[in-house]
Amino acid sequence: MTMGEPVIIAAAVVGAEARREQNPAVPYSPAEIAAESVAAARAGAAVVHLHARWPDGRPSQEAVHFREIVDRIRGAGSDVVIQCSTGGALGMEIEERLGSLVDGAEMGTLNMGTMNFGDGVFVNTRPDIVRVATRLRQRGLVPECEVYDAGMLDTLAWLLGAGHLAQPYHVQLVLGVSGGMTGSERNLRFLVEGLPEAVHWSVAGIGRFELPMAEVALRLGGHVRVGLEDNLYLSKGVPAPGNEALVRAAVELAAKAGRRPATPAEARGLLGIKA
Ligand code: KMH
Ligand code: ZN
Repeated sequence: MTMGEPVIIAAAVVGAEARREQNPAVPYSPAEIAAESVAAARAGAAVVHLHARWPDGRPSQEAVHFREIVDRIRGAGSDVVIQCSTGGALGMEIEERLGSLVDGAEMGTLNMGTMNFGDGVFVNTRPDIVRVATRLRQRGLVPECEVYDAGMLDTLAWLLGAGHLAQPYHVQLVLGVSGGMTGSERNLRFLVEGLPEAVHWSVAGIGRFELPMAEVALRLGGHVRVGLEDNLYLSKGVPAPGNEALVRAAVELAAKAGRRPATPAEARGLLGIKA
């Protein structure tokens, strides 16, 4: 990885938690989620990280919802890399969470451990992690390992050593979840130094950490995730009007760091995804 390498901007267009009451731009229906994905890709995102919702906004890991989102994104002519969440929402069983891995998905997330997540608990036992890793391999999907805390790098190393995970895989360092590591340059540098082998990595800063962590990642040669899943504001007190605005902010930070957004084809090359 070298400075100046194009930056893969991922857009996490809707998570499981944020609601329209907090920001009216949060998409719910497959059509809305697909439209936000296509707009984010036009603005410079090479990857979209997908969750789905029921019409009333409750989180869904139903294959039918993910299929419709994927079909609509491709139907709109977008070649953005499609990554589906296997994290789902707090309280979902692991098999329910795997409903998102539909045909057309290219990557899937692999959460690296159980942790407090705000006032709840995000359960990812070691058998759960192995089950998700196995399913991703069976379906030919590139895993994105979600790391929220330092000990999760040891789990990552264990998965590699035990043969449950192998290249190509990607690492997302998620900083700022209440219950995980906070968003600081010191924490990010510590995690990057502790990666078990040379691998592409990205940062998702949660809430107010989103854009500051993107700036640090760009400087350190990493990749970046932004979007309404992680953060609802463009700046303090200014709600983001949509995912596109957050992607544009990341593109501007990249330009300041002397980096340009990777195209989806370049991202596939960097991430080891077969076209
Ligand atoms: N919704 C969070 C509890 C992922 O997408 O893989 C977990 C999450 C992680 O969003
Ligand atoms: Zn997610």
